[in-house]
Amino acid sequence: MRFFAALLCGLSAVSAFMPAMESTSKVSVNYNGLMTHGSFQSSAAESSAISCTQLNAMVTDKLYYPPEAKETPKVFGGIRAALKELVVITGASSGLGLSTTIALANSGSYHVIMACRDTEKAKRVAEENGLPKGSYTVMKLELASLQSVRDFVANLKAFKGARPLKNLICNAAVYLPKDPEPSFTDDGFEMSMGVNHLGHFLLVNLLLDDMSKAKGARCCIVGSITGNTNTVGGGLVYPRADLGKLQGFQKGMKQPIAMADGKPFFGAKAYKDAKVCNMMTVSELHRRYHEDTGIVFSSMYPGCIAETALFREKREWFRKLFPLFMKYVTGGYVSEKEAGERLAQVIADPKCNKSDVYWSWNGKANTVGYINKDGVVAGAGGSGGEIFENEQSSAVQDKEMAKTMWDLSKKVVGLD
Ligand code: NDP
Ligand code: PMR
Repeated sequence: MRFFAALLCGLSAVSAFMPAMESTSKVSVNYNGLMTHGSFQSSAAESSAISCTQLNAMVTDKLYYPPEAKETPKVFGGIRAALKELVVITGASSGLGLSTTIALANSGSYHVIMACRDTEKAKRVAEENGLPKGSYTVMKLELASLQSVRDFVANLKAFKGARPLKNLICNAAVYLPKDPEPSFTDDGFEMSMGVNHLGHFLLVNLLLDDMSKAKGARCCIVGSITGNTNTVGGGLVYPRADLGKLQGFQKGMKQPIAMADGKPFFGAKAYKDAKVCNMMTVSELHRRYHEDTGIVFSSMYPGCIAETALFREKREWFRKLFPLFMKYVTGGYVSEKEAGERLAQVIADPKCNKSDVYWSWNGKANTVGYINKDGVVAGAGGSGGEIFENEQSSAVQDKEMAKTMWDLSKKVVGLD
């Protein structure tokens, strides 16, 4: 294998210009795929920049084996590339992150970096769900520690070599509605804001430069209907998301400060506030970096995936009734599998190659999802339907607030 890699290294400059060739050799098929299908950027400049050592590592790494010839499930209309694109998914060990991992890994077109706090669990669920060998790698990422975020980025860079990261999905989250007192991350941030927003904020910022080297890079931060006050779920159901004047951030957002608005801890609200920050971060990323880097930044609402572990703190009766309520009353229910296919679509569908969009689905709904300035839009997120560009609440769209939130987030995670 290493011999082939060395041989191929010598031929790299030539073959970068050649069309893909059929070959009986697994390695040369890999290599042709590698250089001609563009996942490892196929420009002459980039290909000649690959060192023999890197190529060796790439070819010997199962990651770069071409997908087996078998027909793989079509995730969203059958997009299938000859070479796997790298995608990092945070919180890939459960719920939406896991189902998105399954959708992308089984498509045959992606190699998923499962960025998880519990690596043993991630390995176990990957095996339990029969993820194809070579379609994923588990890596440690504890979002409640800024050092762990930095370590993850260093490990990722070492793992992937010169090949830029093409896709990043910030999905992990905690919801702590039952905690009477706040808990804090290693760096002293309230847990929901620290994990859901600040950890991801640092992660994206540390990966921007690398992603800007990939053609057609995409970064999606998962948002939610409940962070948008122009909705039934987020506007009528108490508590409402509200960052106030960011008094908590202004004061450093560290223990004992627990809330963005500087008020006393309120777990259910902290989650929604963090979702607002997630969605605002996407718009700020777009405004600051889209034009220069070409990276497509988006957010999305996957529908109400009422059976995930997100609701682990809720009482038994709630966890039993909530899916039924969402299915039969609001109509906002979506299965983990379908939600995963939706998030996979945002990364892979050519239709989603537009930046600064908050994607939602117009599926089955018994009640109204969103209320926009033109009246009512049914986007409760229930099963089925079409993807559409949704409208966020005016609070989420507040540019001045988003800029302040961005500047203060930078400061508190030590990027200033
Ligand atoms: P889950 O609890 O099933 O998944 C959350 C994931 O985040 C898990 O893999 C969890 O790891 C991981 N995670 C939690 N804390 C950390 C941490 N400190 N460091 C690293 N990873 C961590 O929830 P969902 O799948 O429901 O949620 C996924 C996303 O979808 C979230 O962003 C949520 O806000 C969003 N969402 C969910 C909706 C729903 O109805 N469920 C609706 C709208 C949006 P572990 O496996 O170890 O617990
Ligand atoms: Mg909510 C169309 C109406 C709708 C939708 C789409 C959701 C989504 N919810 C709706 C309505 C209602 N919910 C109504 C009328 C009620 C009062 C009975 C209600 C209650 C409720 C609770 C107690 N809903 C909840 C909770 C939670 O604990 C969940 C939450 O807020 O977690 C942060 C939740 C949710 N409702 C949703 C969605 C998607 C959630 C899940 C969480 C999320 O945003 O990630």
